[in-house]
Amino acid sequence: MSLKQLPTLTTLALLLAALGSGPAAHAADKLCKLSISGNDLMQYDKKELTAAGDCTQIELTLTHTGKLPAAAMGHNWVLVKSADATAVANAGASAGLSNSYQQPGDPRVIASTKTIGGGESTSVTFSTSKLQKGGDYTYLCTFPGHNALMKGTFHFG
Ligand SMILES: [Cu+2]
Repeated sequence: MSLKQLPTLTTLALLLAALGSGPAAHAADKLCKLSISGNDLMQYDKKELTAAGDCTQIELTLTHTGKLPAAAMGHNWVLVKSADATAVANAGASAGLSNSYQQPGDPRVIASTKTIGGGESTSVTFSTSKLQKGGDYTYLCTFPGHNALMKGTFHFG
């Protein structure tokens, strides 16, 4: 680039920096972090999770505190409307480990992590734009049979 272009580019860079980090941008975005773990006894450590209504993004981290491999005792975290929980669990169970026990592209899934084994952790970040405040949401593990125990209530707002 020539020296003559520099002032213009500098001005542009300053403008972009101001737009991206101004007070308005900070007020609008709020990333909320949640965590949950699963163990070798086919249990989550939490029966409910809550995100405040002003969260625009949620980062959910799942940790498998057990030792068993994903093929034997894999866990994931799948967020759905409560009315969809059983159907999503059934579709996921037949999808296999290669699909993380989730039907590919399942439109009922609001957010989900991959399936992990003992000692691993994974996270997913998703927008709350698909959630309604006060809505009836459930999270579950879709490894075959696990949702009987591994299920909880998700509160937003
Ligand atoms: Cu599980």
